[in-house]
Amino acid sequence: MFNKILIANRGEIALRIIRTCREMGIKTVAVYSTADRDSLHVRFADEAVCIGPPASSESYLSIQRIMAAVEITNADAVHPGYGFLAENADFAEVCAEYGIKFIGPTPEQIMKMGDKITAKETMIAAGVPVVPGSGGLLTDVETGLKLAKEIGYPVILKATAGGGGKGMRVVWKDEEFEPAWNTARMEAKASFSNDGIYMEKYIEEPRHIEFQVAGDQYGRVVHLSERDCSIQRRHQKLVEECPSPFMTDELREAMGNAAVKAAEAINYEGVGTIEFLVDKYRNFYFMEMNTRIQVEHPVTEEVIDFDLIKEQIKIAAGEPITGPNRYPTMHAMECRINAEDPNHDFRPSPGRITSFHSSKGHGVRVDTHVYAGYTIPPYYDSMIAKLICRARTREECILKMERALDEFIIEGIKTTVPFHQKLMKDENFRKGNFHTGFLNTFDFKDKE
Ligand code: MV4
Repeated sequence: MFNKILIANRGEIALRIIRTCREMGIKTVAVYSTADRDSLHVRFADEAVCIGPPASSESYLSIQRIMAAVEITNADAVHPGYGFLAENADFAEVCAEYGIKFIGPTPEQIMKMGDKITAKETMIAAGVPVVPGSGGLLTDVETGLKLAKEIGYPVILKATAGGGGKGMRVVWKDEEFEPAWNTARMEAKASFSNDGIYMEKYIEEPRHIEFQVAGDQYGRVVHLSERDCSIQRRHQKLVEECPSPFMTDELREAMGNAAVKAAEAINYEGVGTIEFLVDKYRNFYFMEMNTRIQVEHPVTEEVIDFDLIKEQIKIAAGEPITGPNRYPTMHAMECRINAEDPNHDFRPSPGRITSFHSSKGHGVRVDTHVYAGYTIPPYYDSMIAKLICRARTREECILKMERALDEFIIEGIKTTVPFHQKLMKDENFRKGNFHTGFLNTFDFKDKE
């Protein structure tokens, strides 16, 4: 087992990783930018190293500065958390060169899933269902137009280097094709320095249902059931839950098997997520694989009573996976509390938290790095807490969530708490009657 883990991240996930390390008797090193001097991850780690100014490019995204912190603290492993360098194959490679264990998949596995066309080809070869489409890269407008007619409108153009919605364009008819093609290419070039574009049939009003998987260094893969992440706005998830209200025992079996096949296809080492689109007929299609721990991992931890960070560390240390696929026996839901103003287009609301009281009580978990008096810096993402509730049924879980949202006090900044309070009361949400376009028509603003 590792002696000392350096956590190449900040905020709640850095704290989350430190907690498990302490329980496992592993020493921890925090790294921080000058904007994060007063962060709890700095306080709770055994050691902390300042790695640079506020800009991520000169701190949390600097491979050089992080490796310097690894060297001076003599850490033997690095946990990347999510975001920043978590899916950066170069970073995983540099760690390997230094003889430091990167807690996650191999550089090859990260690269294979990072290129969406390669990922799709891998899935087709493994027998995992994918959305019908161009197969490879589109070379020019003419072939694109011809293919769109064959596939049938609507179609969607996606960047092969993309993911998470950037560089995507939906096309409904011939006339829209060329402008969509041009903007998709430009966006892809600007965001990823790679203007490779592919095409798929556009699935209307899909649900986003993802499966948690774990694979060890000996080729064994299990799934840990699903999370429904359909409640999103502009590709930012706001609520996740398990079980999915759309799930049946049959569908879980079929999707779970596909998720295991997907991870087995690349001999996946670590915990990861297979994202699927699910249409109204319960057809499901592989969308992407995330080769990291995700923000919403506590939903799974709560329904199967399992520490996913501990599993990551054990897998990285070469321990075999124990136990079978795991199924939910409870219901869990996570609301992301962001420092944003839901009345003004969710614009960021950084600043000093003057008063803070976390929800508590049976079945309530809050993962956060903030406290009364803490100042949220403007440089990083706006998530300040995750409120996770667990109960026997979805109905009880929503009632508990409403209670927990009501007692959450955060003053000094705007937060998404009022948005969640309205969502929990929505009739369609309560019925589980929603898809990824739900928030486009949901009225969550306060009356003037
Ligand atoms: C799609 C789709 C419909 N049809 N692909 C959005 C992010 C990226 N991971 C892929 N995305 C989508 N791909 C086909 N063929 C609809 C979306 C999509 C979406 C997916 C999941 C969650 C929210 C979404 C919001 C808009 C579009």
